[in-house]
Order: sequence, then C-alpha cells, then structure tokens
Amino acid sequence: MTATVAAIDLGATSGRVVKAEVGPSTLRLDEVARFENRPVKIGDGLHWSVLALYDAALQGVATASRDASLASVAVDSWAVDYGLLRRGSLLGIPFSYRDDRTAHGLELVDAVIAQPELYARCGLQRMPFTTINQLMVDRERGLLEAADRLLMLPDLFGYWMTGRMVTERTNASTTGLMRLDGAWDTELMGMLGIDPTLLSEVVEPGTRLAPINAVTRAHFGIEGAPDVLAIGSHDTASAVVAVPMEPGGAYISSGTWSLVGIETPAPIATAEALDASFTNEGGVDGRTRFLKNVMGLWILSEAVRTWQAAGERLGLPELLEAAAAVDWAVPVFDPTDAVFYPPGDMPERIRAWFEERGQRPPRGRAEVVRCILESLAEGYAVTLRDAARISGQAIERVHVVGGGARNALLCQLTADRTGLTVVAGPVEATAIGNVLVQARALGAAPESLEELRALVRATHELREYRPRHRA
Ligand code: ADP
Ligand code: LRH
Repeated sequence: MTATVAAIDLGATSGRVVKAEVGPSTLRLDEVARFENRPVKIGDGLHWSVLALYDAALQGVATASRDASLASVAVDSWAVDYGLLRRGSLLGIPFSYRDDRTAHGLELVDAVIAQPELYARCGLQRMPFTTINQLMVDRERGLLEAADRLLMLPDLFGYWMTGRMVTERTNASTTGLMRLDGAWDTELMGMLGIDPTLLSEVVEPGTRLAPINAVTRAHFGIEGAPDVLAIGSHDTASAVVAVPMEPGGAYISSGTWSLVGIETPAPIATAEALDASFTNEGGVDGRTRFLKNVMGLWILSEAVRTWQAAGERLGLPELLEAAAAVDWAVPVFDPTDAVFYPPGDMPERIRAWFEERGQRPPRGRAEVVRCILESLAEGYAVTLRDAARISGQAIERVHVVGGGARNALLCQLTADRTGLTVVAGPVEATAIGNVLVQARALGAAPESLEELRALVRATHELREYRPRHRA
C-alpha cells in the first residue's frame, strides 16, 4: 500500500509544495510549487509575508490534489517565529527572526535569568532570535497585552486549515519556553512575565489534527478532504529524519543555516555543551538533535546579492567555479559571529572582521567566496569534533543534506577539514522527512527512523567526497 501526501516546506528564502507517493519501499517526490520568500521591512521592523506564503502554499496543495487523491498534508518551516492571536484572529504581521529587535530581547532575558541557569532548563544555544527573546520585546512594546494565543508559524497554518490550535513538539523545543523534559516551562514564563495561557497543547509528530476545512477547500479549489497532520514541523527536525545515516553518522543540514550535529537518545545540557554553544532541540520519536547552528549559506547568498546589486553579472555557479580554482591559502573567519546575522553587505563585513583583527582580508570575488566556504567548513570541523568529544559518540561519516549538498566545493572542503567522508544528499531532505512522517502515521511507511533512513538510502542517489589531505 502506498499513500499520496503533500508537504508544505517553508524555507527562509523559498517555500515549496512537494507531492509524494510513499510506501514500504517507495519514495517518489514531485515538486508541484515553488515560491519566493522575502521578508519585508516596514516601520516597526522586518516581517514575513505570511498571507502570501499561505496563499502560495495552499494553491500548491490544490494543484497536488488534482490528479491524485491526497490523503494528508503537513507543514514545516524555519523555527522560532510565531503569530500572536486574539479570539482566533491574527494580531499584526509576524516578525522575521532577522529583525534586529532580537538583540535587545536577549538583554531583557539576561536581566531576568543567567545564561547557565537558562541552559539547564531548556538546553538551547544562545542565539538572539530565539522565541523567548522576541517575546520579551513584544511584552515591552505592549503587544502581549492584546494577545490570548501564540502559534508557531506551521501551527498557525495548521490552525487556518483546520481551526485547531496546537503546538507541535519539535518546533516548540526551539522557543526557549520548553523544559528539557518536554513540558512547558510555566515557572520561567512567570519569571519573565509571559502569560502561560498563550501556549497551546503540545502534540507529537504524527498526530492527526483534522481534515482541511470546507471553507479553505472551496477557496483554494482543493479536491477531496486531506487530513492535516503534525510532523516534525521544525524544518531541521524533518531534515534529520531524512538524513540517510547509520550509527557513526553526523549531519549538516545545509541551507540558509548550517545545523551541524548528531542525534542523541537524550539531551546533553552540561557545562561543556554550553561552553561549545550546542543546542538540544527536540527530534522526532523523542530523539534529541544535539547540534550547533554554524551560520550557513546565508553569508554567501547575501554576498552574491550585494555584488549583483553593484552590477556583477556572474551567478553562484560561476563564482563557485572561480573559488574552486583558488589554489593558495585564504584566511578564515568565525562564521558564527553575530555581525553576520542581519541582511547586508557581507564582503564589507568580512573585510572589517579581518581588519579589526589586524589580518589581511581576502581580495577579489573568488577569494571572498573561497574564504566564506573555508570558514564554514572549518566551523563544521570544529563543531563535529566538539560533538564527538562532548557526547562520547564516535563520528565516522558526515551527511550533508539541503541545498548545500549541491555545493561540491563546500562538500569537498568539509571532507578535507574534518578528515571524514562526506555523503551529500538528498537536497530535499526536509520535504522528505515531512512526507515520511505523514506516510508512517497513515500506516504506509516503516515504523522506525532507521527503516525510514534506509528507505531514503535506497531511493536517492548520494555523492561521496573523500578527504584529500589535512584532517
Ligand atoms: P532553505 O530551506 O534554508 O531556504 P535550501 O536548503 O533551499 O535553504 O538551500 C538554499 C541554498 O542552497 C542556497 O543559498 C545556495 O547556497 C545553495 N544551492 C542551491 N542550489 C545550488 C547549486 N546549484 N549550487 C550550489 N549551491 C546551491
Ligand atoms: C533552519 C532553522 C534553524 C534555526 C533557524 C531559525 O531553517 O529552522 O534550525 O536555528 O532556522
């Protein structure tokens, strides 16, 4: 038996709808819609165009529903962002995590609770954009006073499709408001002055919410009455489901961000993990995603955008080719430095980074691209060594999934700098993880994560990169 399902996968730069046929030994995907996602800056900050995303996504679902009976639909997106509601209506336009109000949010949280104490509660890497920091700014601005509910973005879409308000567990784990044992941290919320009744019931990936309601089906022309399911709605949680790894495998979920780490049976919120800036995010089936956010291809895509705005005609493939031909040593910077979070002129920020430290910056576009990729690869190597040391889990191979699996130079540099074989693919791991967990809930796919990963291995072409030197 196979099931036909649709994944709505929202990335920070683009969204897609993927229709899939999944069975015990079948995994066929077909992208039926792809749309741009560009945050928009208005007076009070940077926001996501959530209605445009919802519209494009649901039109994609309608397309997917036309030539096959669609059993279910599920949404994943980037983490941490949310909408505030009152009596079921969205209040205002959700902010983007790249809005610079988050730095102030971090200070507001710091004033209430010290970082080691917070880490012991939620186990998250200190990052300015975590939900908890954003909420403290909302609170200061009086926005929480009007709200009676908070929904993470995939849950907001689920609510619009079904009328049910829930919080899916993996994405809830990125808020900073969930304890390591999986319960909402109402005590912390009390300390921060955030009303716990804003939160909803937590559901596990695989939970059936309800069919897409009649109003929505009629508005978008969706055929049949597909169920909306919860899956690993944090995109990285879905991506990790589809990493074709075996024991000894680590992963880099490589797109706008690079999420570098391993799967562990339980959280590791030790002083060492805190020192090395590791996060413990909730995975599907109660696993822990013990990983570090090592910035990502964001730096490269912003650099290319900056150059193109200044008249550069070369696109990413040509720039990568030029960078691959650089056969001299280039310097490396720390890609996790917060100066690289906001949108802007990355070549200039990289130059300033080196000059502030009295070092020679890279010169020319090829050298800058090479420097970005070498810096990311070095960041991955250090992170993987830390993950192995802190967890006691040996790492023998590294899997790269997401758009970055297409970047052959980055994959090769990662092999060189880690001294490990890199296995690249699948590119669409997030959508695959999304559809696999749906199909499993429908009884059409194998039960264990190990079997689901074996299905990915058996149905996708993967490319290996071996270390050329160094280690
Ligand atoms: P997200 O889901 O975060 O939006 P993706 O997983 O779609 O990100 O990855 C997008 C990134 O993949 C781009 O920023 C780009 O650097 C990289 N990428 C996509 N296609 C290619 C390609 N053909 N060659 C090299 N890199 C690519
Ligand atoms: C990747 C991602 C990542 C988070 C960031 C906000 O898309 O979800 O896991 O750290 O976006």
